[in-house]
Amino acid sequence: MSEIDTPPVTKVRPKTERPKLHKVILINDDFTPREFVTAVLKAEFRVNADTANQIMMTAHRKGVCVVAVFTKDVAETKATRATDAGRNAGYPLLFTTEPEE
Ligand code: TYC
Repeated sequence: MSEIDTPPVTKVRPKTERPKLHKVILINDDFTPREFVTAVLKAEFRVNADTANQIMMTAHRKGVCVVAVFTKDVAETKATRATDAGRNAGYPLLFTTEPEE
């Protein structure tokens, strides 16, 4: 009996570009009260009290802490809003963003 060779099956995998995520980074300073930092983290980044405290203390001890990652637009909007909340209260609180590798 003759066997019929079938060609190798090649799967087409369309390349879809995933948007690069951007980190929101909290920067330590000597003036903003700890409770104010945690309040901003809870309000703007929707984290609970425990997580807010951990993020704040990491920035306090190490100088910086990654808060979360978002698409570029969302990261920049949240960083600006959180920084403005500090400025409006007279504090030098600073959130920055940078693209993930
Ligand atoms: N270092 C501040 C203090 O001792 C608290 C603080 C923590 C400020 C983290 C900013 O990103 C920050 N009052």
